[in-house]
Amino acid sequence: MTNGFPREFIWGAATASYQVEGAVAADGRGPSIWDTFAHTPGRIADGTNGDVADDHYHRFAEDIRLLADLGLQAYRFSIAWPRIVPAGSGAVNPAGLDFYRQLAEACLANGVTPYATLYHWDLPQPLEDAGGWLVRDTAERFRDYAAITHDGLSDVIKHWMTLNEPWCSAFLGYGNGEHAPGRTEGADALKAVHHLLLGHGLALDAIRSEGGTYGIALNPAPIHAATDSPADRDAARRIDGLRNRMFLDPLLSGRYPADVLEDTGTTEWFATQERDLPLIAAPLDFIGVNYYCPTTVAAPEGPISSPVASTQPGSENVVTVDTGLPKTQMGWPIEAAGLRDILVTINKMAPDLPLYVTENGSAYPDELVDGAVEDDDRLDYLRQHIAVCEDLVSEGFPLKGYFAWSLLDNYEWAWGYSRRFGLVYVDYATQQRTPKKSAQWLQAFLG
Ligand code: IFM
Repeated sequence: MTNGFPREFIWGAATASYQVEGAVAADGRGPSIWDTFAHTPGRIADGTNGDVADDHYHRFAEDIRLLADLGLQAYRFSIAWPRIVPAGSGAVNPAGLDFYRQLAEACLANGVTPYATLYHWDLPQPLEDAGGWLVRDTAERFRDYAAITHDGLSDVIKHWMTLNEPWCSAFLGYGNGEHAPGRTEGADALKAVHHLLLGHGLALDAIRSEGGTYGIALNPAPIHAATDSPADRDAARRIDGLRNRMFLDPLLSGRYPADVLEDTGTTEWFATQERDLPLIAAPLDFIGVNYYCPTTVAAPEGPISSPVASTQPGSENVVTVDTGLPKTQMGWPIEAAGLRDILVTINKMAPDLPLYVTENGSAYPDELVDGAVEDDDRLDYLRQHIAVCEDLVSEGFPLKGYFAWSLLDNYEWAWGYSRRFGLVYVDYATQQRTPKKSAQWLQAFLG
């Protein structure tokens, strides 16, 4: 099979430390907020935790060979802060750095380029105990950890992302409490947004050097209004503000969206943080876009806000609408055109900035039957979204790569092991890996 992508387009697959590594007590790793959260009864749908996960900590060499065999040439993984600085600040754990050095070297030995994310949600627990992302100090500790990690590994890792999906860290972690640390802090979740972005800016400033590329992975999404009514359009403005503009505006334009600060009653607090904006808006080498689905919203029946745990502070009761699109097992509507929309939106804000799809994929209730997984739904999902990328690239759009989420079935956070996103099926009882039909399709497509 031939495809219309240029040779230099990067094809990869992604994972994240807590979702795949296991070995949570190995070689000096400290506890993270996800260890605490996953071990708290009632937090995880199937009552499981990441103690073992895919045992990637011990099986990374096999997994990287598998990735290379699929014809992929890049591996996006995340580095666990509590492996490098177990208490979040203070003593460095050389065994942690060593592990990621081995992992990066295994990539290079297989002709695979490592792309590392410094924070994919496993905050060291002692930092949460001291206030977590609601306090400025966490951003400064993140800078220190980023500098230590980059100093230790920049000879083998050239491509770096500071944060993965800070929207999730802030609004699932401190908004509705669905993710660790499980706090419901209303509009204070916006302070977490600021401290995460400040952490990004401080880290970038500390690690940027010649020969590397430096970016951030966000999860922006097109937000549609259910109808053209002024009330529904206002609902869409609100949710677009929280999901997209609250991140893209400060990163790309050095300001927070005034309407969002107003909706959430945080204008005064943000005015006291203005000095941080130049750092947050420092030039990036790329933005990574993690895209899964669009959201369609409508105005609530009653007044716009009510004091409940929510990912939508200030707009709590804006309603998400089912538009009848087919859905994945997550209940997420499938709309590949949304990938184009969000990439184009970012490109309009920063016309020359290289973009990568750093995650894209779907969960389905896969079954291993006679040694095979016939995941036609996932194959279709991939095909549709890759076709969007192909069109954009052929139009000269600065899209530089595509990373499938995920290389392996893994620990899907509050869903535990009940949601499979992998190109490769994992039998959690035996740790046996089986490439699914979608993986074989991708392999043939990359040919
Ligand atoms: O599994 C997650 C990943 O950790 C971050 N992006 C979305 C994926 C699917 O929910």
